Amino acid sequence: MKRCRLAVAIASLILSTASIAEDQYKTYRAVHNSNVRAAPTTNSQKIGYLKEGSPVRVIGSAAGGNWHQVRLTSGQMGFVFGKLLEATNGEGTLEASEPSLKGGPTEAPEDAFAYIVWPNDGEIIPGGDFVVLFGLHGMGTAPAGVDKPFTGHHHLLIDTDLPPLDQPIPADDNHVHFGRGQTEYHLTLPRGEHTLQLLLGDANHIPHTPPVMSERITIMVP
Ligand SMILES: [Cu+2]
Repeated sequence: MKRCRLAVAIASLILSTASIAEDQYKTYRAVHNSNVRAAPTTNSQKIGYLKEGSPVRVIGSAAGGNWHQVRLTSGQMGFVFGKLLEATNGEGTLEASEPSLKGGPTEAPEDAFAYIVWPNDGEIIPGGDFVVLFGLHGMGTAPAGVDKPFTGHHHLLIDTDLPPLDQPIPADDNHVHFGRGQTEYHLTLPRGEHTLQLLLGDANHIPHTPPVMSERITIMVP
């Protein structure tokens, strides 16, 4: 009985090893400019970047197949959202590089990022009346006007692209400042599709270098 179980265990080990080895030769191409992340979630740290059309070696999948596990040229493993890659038959080498966005004169740690705790990307919010929860990794929040290293205050970008990253962030209905260091915001949005993105600003409301921001998420008010 024990020997039988052992044989099954060995067989399944060989099977899983074989499928991993096969996966190592699957080449995919980035359909859009794509972030490579440390974990299979849009809230996790960015560890690299794939330009549109770049080939990438896929070594597995995660989160129910919604994310590809990839290996960077550095040997580091990361994750790319599934829809951002398409399979190719061609050969290619991996090109991954760090994001090179430049902000203002205030420095931020390389690994700092902001993230929207709630709502999730793709969330459907009946009534459009909700609280956005802000997250910040690798830095602290400070009120506007307070010039302390590695701090900043949140700005919520609503239905807009990123503003120029080396100038003060505009203040209007699409760019809301949280100058007291707030980490949540009660928002009411009309029916339709909306985008939300966090962008941290320094004491003078200018993004850091590198800029500290979240993914831009899309929500729907039915
Ligand atoms: Cu501000």
